[in-house]
Amino acid sequence: MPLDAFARFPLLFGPSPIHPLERLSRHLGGARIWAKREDCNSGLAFGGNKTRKLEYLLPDALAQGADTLVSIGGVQSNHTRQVAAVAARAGLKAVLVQESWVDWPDPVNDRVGNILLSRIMGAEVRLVPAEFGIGFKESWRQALADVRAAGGVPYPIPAGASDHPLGGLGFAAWAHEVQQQERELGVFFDTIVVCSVTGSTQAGMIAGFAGQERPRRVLGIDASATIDQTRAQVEKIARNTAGLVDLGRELRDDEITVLPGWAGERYGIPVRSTLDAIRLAGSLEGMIVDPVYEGKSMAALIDLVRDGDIPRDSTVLYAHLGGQPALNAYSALFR
Ligand code: 5PA
Repeated sequence: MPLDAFARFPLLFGPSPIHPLERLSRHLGGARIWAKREDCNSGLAFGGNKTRKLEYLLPDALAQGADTLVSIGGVQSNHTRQVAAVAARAGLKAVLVQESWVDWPDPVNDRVGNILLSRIMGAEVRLVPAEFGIGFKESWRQALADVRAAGGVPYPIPAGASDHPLGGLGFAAWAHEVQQQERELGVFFDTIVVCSVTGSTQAGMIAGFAGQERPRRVLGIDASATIDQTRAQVEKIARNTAGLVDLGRELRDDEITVLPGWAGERYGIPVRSTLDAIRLAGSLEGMIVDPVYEGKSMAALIDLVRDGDIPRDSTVLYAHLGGQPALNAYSALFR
């Protein structure tokens, strides 16, 4: 059915802001670079891309009579923090499995930033030792079973709200929002740069843009150094979402682009280009990006523009997906 026929629980302020990054554009000597800001899309605990996805999952949870949202991520997961915020907003409980996805030595990693915010919002936070993985985990199944055993009705939300039938809808709607804002601003973004890990952000965008007349490039930037897995997940969710919103045609392979090269060796560990990108965006624009996700996609944007892979006459939209609270666990890098 068409996208606007799906139930949506409004959680955002409205369309997220779009603005030009003039000093960064000038510094790189070309391409007109703009940002669309999911980090200030709502009043819910600093927002982010998951808040937008959850607008479409929450009505399903409520329709099923759920009383507890159950989800999973790393210790500094932005996603689980947004699940906690959305649960609070909807009057539900939240159980969050926080796995040790990142072997990061910061002594307050499990106390500050995202996890601190989740605790403030009343979520039950479970610290579980386990490696990075975006699939369905045993710890998550256990949390669901525990909620049921205690007489609750859990609503399962997978990592990043991605591998869920409705996971791509939020960013399919983002694509329509962009088109609307383009009309108002009198611009056309021929290239979108977006960070990909669990995949439904980029996948939703691809499905949404595919229904528009004017083609554009959606460049996904792998941030977990698992390029084949990231690409497979983006492809699966993009095709599922395209079907769900009645795109009326199959997505072509050339509509699905995920680029390796900026993740470094591991999920959650910034590399030199990440730190340079964080400093550049901060010092030129006052725009803060994080060391796990947005710093990596910003590093990609900088290189792609500098090397001319994104041409000088291009108009680029950098999807800022949030994530700044995790910076609190990375203070040693900026002393
Ligand atoms: C995340 C994800 P997708 O997972 O939809 O591909 O989005 C990647 C992404 N930017 C990009 C930020 C700030 C993000 O938080 N975060 C996850 C989390 O647990 O926080 C799902 C991994």
